[in-house]
Amino acid sequence: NGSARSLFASLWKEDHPAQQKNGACQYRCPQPWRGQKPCTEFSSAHKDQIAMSTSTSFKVGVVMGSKSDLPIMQQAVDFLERHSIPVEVKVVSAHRTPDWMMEYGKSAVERGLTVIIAGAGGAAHLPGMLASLTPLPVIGVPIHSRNSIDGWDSVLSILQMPGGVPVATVALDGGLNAGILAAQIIGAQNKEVREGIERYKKELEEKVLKA
Ligand code: RP5
Repeated sequence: NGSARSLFASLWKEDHPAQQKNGACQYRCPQPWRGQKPCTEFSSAHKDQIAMSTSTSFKVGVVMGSKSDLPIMQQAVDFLERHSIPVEVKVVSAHRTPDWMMEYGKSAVERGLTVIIAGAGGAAHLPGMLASLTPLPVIGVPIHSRNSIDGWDSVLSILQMPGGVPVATVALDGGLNAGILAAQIIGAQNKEVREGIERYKKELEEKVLKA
């Protein structure tokens, strides 16, 4: 099947530039090519799978203004890890480590991040500042921290971004939803992650019906 071969070759060029060097595809293809099989075995089915599932390399950056935010942010980390999504967790403070925040935001793409989840409380500038520094989607988690008056300060600092610099803001202390949303963004391009979300939704439904 010569035409499938040449179509595959062109898809491979687009999706696997780095892997062409050693002549073997390291792409984690869906069944039956999952793993490290070289791309000498392929079919039009494989080609379709590759076209649909272009994103196998992803990582979520989870950052927070203080270690005291961790109990909330851990909910996102737990959800992502349960769905086999790599996570990088860091404390980055917009006000107390501004240089580190700039470096983190500017280098996010080259460090392989796909989505950033940023949590902060009170005058919560971290998510918005990161959104200004990176083209990646930023999900903001307002935290009812000890320096927050009643949570509204955290919510509004993250939510009320100027036009052009969005932050996808979840509910106060909504670490879990931030993790789910990040997984859904990745799942739009990755079948395995998407199927994991589908199973999670099914579990939610079953819990409600059983109650
Ligand atoms: C914010 O101030 C942090 O994100 C945290 O929510 C809050 C309190 O920080 P700590 O005083 O606990 O370090 O910048």
